[in-house]
Amino acid sequence: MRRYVIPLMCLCFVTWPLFLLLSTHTGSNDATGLVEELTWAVRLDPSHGSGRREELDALAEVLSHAVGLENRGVIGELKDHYLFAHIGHGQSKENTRRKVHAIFTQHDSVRWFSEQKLLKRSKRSLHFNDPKYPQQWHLHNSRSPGMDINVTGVWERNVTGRGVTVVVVDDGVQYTIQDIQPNYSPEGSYDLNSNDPDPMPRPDGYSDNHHGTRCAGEIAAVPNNSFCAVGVAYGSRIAGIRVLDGPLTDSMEAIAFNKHYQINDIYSCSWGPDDDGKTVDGPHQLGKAALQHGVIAGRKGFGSIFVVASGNGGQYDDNCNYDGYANSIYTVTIGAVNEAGEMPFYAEECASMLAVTFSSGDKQMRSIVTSDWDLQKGTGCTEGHTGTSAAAPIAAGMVALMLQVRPCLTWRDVQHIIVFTATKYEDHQAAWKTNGAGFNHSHQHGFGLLNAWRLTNAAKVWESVPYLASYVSPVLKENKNIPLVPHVLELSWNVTTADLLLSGMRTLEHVGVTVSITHPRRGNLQIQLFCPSGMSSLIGATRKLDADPNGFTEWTFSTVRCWGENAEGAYRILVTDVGEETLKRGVFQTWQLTLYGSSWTPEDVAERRRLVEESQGGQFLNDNFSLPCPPGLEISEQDSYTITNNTLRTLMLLGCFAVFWSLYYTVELYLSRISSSSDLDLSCEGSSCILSRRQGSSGPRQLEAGLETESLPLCGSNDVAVDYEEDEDNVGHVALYRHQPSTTQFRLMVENRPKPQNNAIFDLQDNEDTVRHDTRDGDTNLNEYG
Ligand SMILES: *[C@@H]1O[C@H](CO)[C@@H](O)[C@H](O)[C@H]1NC(C)=O
Ligand SMILES: *[C@@H]1O[C@H](CO)[C@@H](O)[C@H](O)[C@H]1NC(C)=O
Ligand SMILES: *[C@@H]1O[C@H](CO)[C@@H](O)[C@H](O)[C@H]1NC(C)=O
Ligand SMILES: *[C@@H]1O[C@H](CO)[C@@H](O)[C@H](O)[C@H]1NC(C)=O
Ligand SMILES: *[C@@H]1O[C@H](CO)[C@@H](O)[C@H](O)[C@H]1NC(C)=O
Ligand SMILES: *[C@@H]1O[C@H](CO)[C@@H](O)[C@H](O)[C@H]1NC(C)=O
Ligand SMILES: *[C@@H]1O[C@H](CO)[C@@H](O)[C@H](O)[C@H]1NC(C)=O
Ligand SMILES: [Ca+2]
Ligand SMILES: [Ca+2]
Ligand SMILES: [Ca+2]
Ligand SMILES: [Ca+2]
Repeated sequence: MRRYVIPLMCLCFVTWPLFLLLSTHTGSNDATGLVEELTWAVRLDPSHGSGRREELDALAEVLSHAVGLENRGVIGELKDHYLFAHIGHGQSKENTRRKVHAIFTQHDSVRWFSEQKLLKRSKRSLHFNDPKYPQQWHLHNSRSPGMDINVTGVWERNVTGRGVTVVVVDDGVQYTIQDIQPNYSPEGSYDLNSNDPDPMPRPDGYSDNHHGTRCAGEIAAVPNNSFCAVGVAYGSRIAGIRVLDGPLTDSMEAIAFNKHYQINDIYSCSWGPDDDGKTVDGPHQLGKAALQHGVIAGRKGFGSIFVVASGNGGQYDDNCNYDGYANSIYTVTIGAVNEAGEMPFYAEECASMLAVTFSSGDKQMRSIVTSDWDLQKGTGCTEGHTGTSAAAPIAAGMVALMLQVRPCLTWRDVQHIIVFTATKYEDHQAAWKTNGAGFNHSHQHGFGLLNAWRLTNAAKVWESVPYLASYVSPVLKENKNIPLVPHVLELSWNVTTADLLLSGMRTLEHVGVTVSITHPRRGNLQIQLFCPSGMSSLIGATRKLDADPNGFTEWTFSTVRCWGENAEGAYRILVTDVGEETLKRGVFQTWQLTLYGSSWTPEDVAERRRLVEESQGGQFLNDNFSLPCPPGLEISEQDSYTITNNTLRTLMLLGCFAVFWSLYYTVELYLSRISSSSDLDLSCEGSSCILSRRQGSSGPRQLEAGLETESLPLCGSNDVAVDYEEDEDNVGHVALYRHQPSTTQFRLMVENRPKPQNNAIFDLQDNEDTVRHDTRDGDTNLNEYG
């Protein structure tokens, strides 16, 4: 019964005009003349007393009486959350507000409270006059019911991505076409190919630079303008970064990933390394640093959301675990399914796939209807957008809807919500496996289909996950031969309670495995990872076309399949060789395990799953119910490229800190030993801090010296030179991790540089792969670091 308190209340206010007629004489100072009931949502400390429900109920009762409010009980299924209503007639609203504020602010057991604003709602059904809207089956599918993103109900609740900016990192965006222009954000846009702020695509020989415009239309095409189509998040702003129309370098990619990152919330990237079934490549060191920097500092510190397509190499047996963008923990990796929910011929599988959404299939299947450029052969509208290129922007649009209802979701919250809400469905190609936390995953479909309704409802009640905890094993040197199938090389590493104590990690998010292997034919290798629960991930799939003789050099595979599971226990990898006996045996040299997760216990995960399911009725989306959101940080937007400088600055700070620390200890040690006749002077001069001893004073000065060391000024970053080693294959950088605006965590991360390769855009036209290559210079200038 209690569960419907809010929806019922809302019903009352839907009928408020009637109410108005009847109550014009109430004499309220309310401008509308309507007597509004004051209500507060109050969250009590769940650890109060023994934490039992009855005790919290009793506490709620006592608290409500103390401030003269009526306790209306638990809000829906949000345990610890109570609704208090003002019933007294004596006190004025302002007095009540003041009193409530004074008492709740001071009370230890009140986690937070907020006065509930009343939402005026009028239900409207959507009749768009856009001529192609009826053909946009991915938005509303009448031919195959259920095979759409279930977004119309979200729009009806006035959730359209308002206040959110999505940027399409691609070959430009023609922002002048009718369906883009009103939503275009010039502030978020840039052209890295020509180095100007205008991302207008260039008409090319093949009428091919329409790709970015098509992706932009899927996200934010303007509705009800009698033109073409409607975007998933048509209330959002859409920007373009033109970067794929010409040679692409690591530094350009890095700039793109952080461009205007306080304006752009979501980066939609429908491109990646070559999908030829023999490439192993990903972002190089600057691109990696930029992704990392983006999740730390982007979007006021909540983290930029990077949505990447899983790739179109299906027909070449390609696998997205060999794609560093898909593997990255910072990206939301999205695959495609056709209108029937099946895996299309071009789709790739991998253990790091988070979820899938719709795109084209083979000839009988409909493609994605979206905007197009109107240059050259374009008409401003197309029915033929295809490939995983078309899937990623749909996902980016759905994330925009989530960020509207809860702007302070962190980059990890977004991934969590996808894991918690994606839906499993039967498909003959997908091999689903239930993991230790109860989540279903398949290498083909990730955690399942994205569903805009489920995503936004969950986002609305989602409180941030605890800060990111990580564990890195030592580099495990094996140097063992890899046997031919059916024999396997089995390796294992135990992660103990003590190992996890430092970070506080209890449950997993991503699991990464970095391997170095020599092998005469890389595509013959198969690598499986088993988490402690027994959940398996095929991280290294065999690839027929991959004849590369160099094996893997510190390649990091990742899996999301152990999401939510207990982190502690034995991790095993099984390696085998499916090739012929005539080839030389490969050697498994080293590996290293990296776990990412949080302090959530398995019970916390289960509890959150329950909450997410309970929120699916729409009662919170409907209401003006809102959880408090921290404001985020003011992070200035710098025009110039700052990754290298930031990195350097952090390095210097850390270096300075280390110098300071060791000095402090030296001094402490020294002070505890020296005779009373000495004195200390610490000064920073030039590039080094000098510790000198002054002779001659005695007695009281000793104390002074001790004080001096404590108030030692931190060396200015310009005053300390930090020696940092860089070698050919291994470029280290230090990053300041900040995953929630309130939490700061330092971590040293050494990333390796993969071999230079080519880049391709995922674009399938008429179901043929017309993959276009963009050469990028692999020879990155390491000097940019220094
Ligand atoms: C609902 O909340 C939004 C923002 O949280 C606010 O702008 C709006 O005025 C509220 N609506 C009503 C009817 O109070
Ligand atoms: C679209 O525009 C028509 C008038 O052209 C209007 O009747 C209709 O309500 C509009 N639909 C929406 C969803 O705004
Ligand atoms: C789709 O959205 C509607 C609300 O518009 C909701 O009632 C329904 O349960 C959703 N379906 C799924 C499968 O999530
Ligand atoms: C939707 O939100 C916009 C912006 O806040 C507001 O102007 C409009 O009235 C809302 N529409 C409904 C039906 O609530
Ligand atoms: C996972 O699949 C199992 C078996 O089909 C099903 O019982 C369970 O509800 C699924 N879990 C989720 C979270 O969908
Ligand atoms: C891990 O622990 C198991 C028993 O708990 C033990 O048999 C095994 O040798 C350990 N493995 C390693 C690599 O330490
Ligand atoms: C780093 O900062 C300096 C000034 O502090 C500036 O001159 C230089 O251009 C910056 N380098 C980069 C790559 O932005
Ligand atoms: Ca330009
Ligand atoms: Ca339109
Ligand atoms: Ca690929
Ligand atoms: Ca990823």
